[in-house]
Amino acid sequence: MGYTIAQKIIKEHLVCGEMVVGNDIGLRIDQTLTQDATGTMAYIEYEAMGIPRVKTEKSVAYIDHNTLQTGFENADDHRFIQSVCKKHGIYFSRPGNGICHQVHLERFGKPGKTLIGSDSHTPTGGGIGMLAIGAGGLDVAVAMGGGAYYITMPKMVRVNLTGKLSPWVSAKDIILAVLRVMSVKGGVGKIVEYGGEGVKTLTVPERATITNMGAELGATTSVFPSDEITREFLKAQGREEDYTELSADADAVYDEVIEINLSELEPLAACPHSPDNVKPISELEGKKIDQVCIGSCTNSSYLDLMRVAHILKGKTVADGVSLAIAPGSKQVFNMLAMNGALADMIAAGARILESACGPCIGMGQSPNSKGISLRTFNRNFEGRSGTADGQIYLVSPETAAVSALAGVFTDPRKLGPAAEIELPEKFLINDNMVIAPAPVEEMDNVEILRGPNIKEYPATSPLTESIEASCSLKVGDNITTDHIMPAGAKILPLRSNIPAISQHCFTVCDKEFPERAKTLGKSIIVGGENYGQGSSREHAALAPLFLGVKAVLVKSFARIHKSNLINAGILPLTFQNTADYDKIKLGDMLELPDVKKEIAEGSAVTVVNKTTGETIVADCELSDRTRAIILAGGLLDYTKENS
Ligand code: MIC
Ligand code: SF4
Repeated sequence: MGYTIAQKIIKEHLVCGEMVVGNDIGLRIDQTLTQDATGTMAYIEYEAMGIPRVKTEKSVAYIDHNTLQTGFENADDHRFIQSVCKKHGIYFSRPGNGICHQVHLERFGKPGKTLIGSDSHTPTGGGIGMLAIGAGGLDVAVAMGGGAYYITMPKMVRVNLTGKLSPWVSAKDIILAVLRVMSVKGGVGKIVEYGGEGVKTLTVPERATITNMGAELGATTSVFPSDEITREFLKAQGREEDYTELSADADAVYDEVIEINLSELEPLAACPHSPDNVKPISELEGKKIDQVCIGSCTNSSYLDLMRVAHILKGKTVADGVSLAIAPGSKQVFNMLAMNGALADMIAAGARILESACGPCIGMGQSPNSKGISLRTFNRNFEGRSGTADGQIYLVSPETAAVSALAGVFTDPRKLGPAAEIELPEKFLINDNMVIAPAPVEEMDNVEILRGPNIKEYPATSPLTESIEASCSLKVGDNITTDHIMPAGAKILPLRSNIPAISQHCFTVCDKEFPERAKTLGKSIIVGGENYGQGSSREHAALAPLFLGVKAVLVKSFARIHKSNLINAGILPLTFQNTADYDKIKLGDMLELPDVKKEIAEGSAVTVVNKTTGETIVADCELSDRTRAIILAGGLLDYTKENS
């Protein structure tokens, strides 16, 4: 039996476990990336492990999220990360150099390699044939120290692309079409692989748009083959030597196959407030809009922005519409500046932002009250834009640009024949904003620069024999990490200060939660399906840990958040019978009388609702390794015990 692309890479990197779906497997990690909003914590954790030099082939730290710098906090974090990088052997991408995923694809990604990143959109690297996976900061810290990265061996899904996109229909419309079929939880426990004749019609940046937004499917990752198009891209980036061919065997077996005929696709939009709430633009046409934002790690490549500039050239943004554009990297920005495309954008009235995440994470450019905002981003969760009642639609750069001019939702196919825009034969290569680490012999002289906002990792403790705690919060299905630990300009500066950031935990759902949880001392959260979807931020586990949350009992979990809970030593429990969800109310006193023994034995966990007298059975799906982590009180304690 042949192998899929992902199975080939996994096989090459397997350090333990068997490649059987559902088994825990450990992977050797070649490359890591961090960004600044998760990076400070990841490097605090790395320091706690006491390993002098990273053991990966390449580790890169990017500064791209917290670039608003409304106080000293972010700048202090940047300085801290830069000093850690210099000392411990990590490359440092300075603020201004661009969004981690875009820059990593351009300058560092290599087909056939493994990459983990403390950001859920790390699968962008799948566009170049990497096995690139989003993880919690602590998992990335462990991988930098040479430890394996553990995942559950996923199922394989093949998305078979046939045909060719029509003019003005683009890669964003492909991934929105996949989301329409699979939904935001359809990818959990799966790797999505693209194949078929249609693959050959897509450039690397277009493939990367698709693998990037595969995160919204809940998938472990997504991957494209590495072929002649990949070689051309790497060659244009001056690194043809990084190319290797990679494709699925003809007799590879997939658990699921999805057919997408590119010729039949039309421009699409993900409507508020979920990336899988997909409708054709033709159904929305004529609806008035207030704002357009173009950029983010999904759609800010040279190709994307050249198409946007072409549409805007010689026109003016409609009155009543604010258009913001953030190029994805310094490379893209510089090339647009040199070839005049930037001038076309400025002349049309676009508000040009620095190369960073910016509005995607609520760092500025929040829309007006109830404002309708078209964004080329990947997430439109409620409140994420910074405006609680903002109405965010996710669209392609082409739809965004043409709608910005018209002031209403507009189908870009109205533009007529396609624009002749191709990838350059040579990108502008200038890595002057990437700082190499100090040589080993000088590392002892490097001082770590710590600001006053940088606080320690919260206290943890081993699992106790029993737990008695009240339900401090009850939430519904599809709770995102933006609900659990909101981001945005006011809260992001607190990412390295868990006591302070925990005051904002779950406030989107319930303003009283942090105070209530603190007063209770110990508590349990109850939730529905796909709990913790979205980002990789481990703060969504560390803030509850700080507030005394001992267990989270839900119908099902999203992958990265579940492993962040385990890493923090919080019990991830699922209802054996999902109807039992109705048997717990906010404030009920719950008892897990025999929890330590049950976890150690791998049996079901008994939950007694002492308020109603009812008994509920919960599962705690753990591997031998994650069981040991939970018993130890989290991954840091486990790593210390086992090193
Ligand atoms: C996001 O898009 O939600 C983020 C901000 O990039 C997060 C990481 C974070 O919260 O710092 C992610 O996707 O993992
Ligand atoms: Fe940054 Fe947005 Fe991409 Fe997250 S999704 S890495 S915030 S651009």
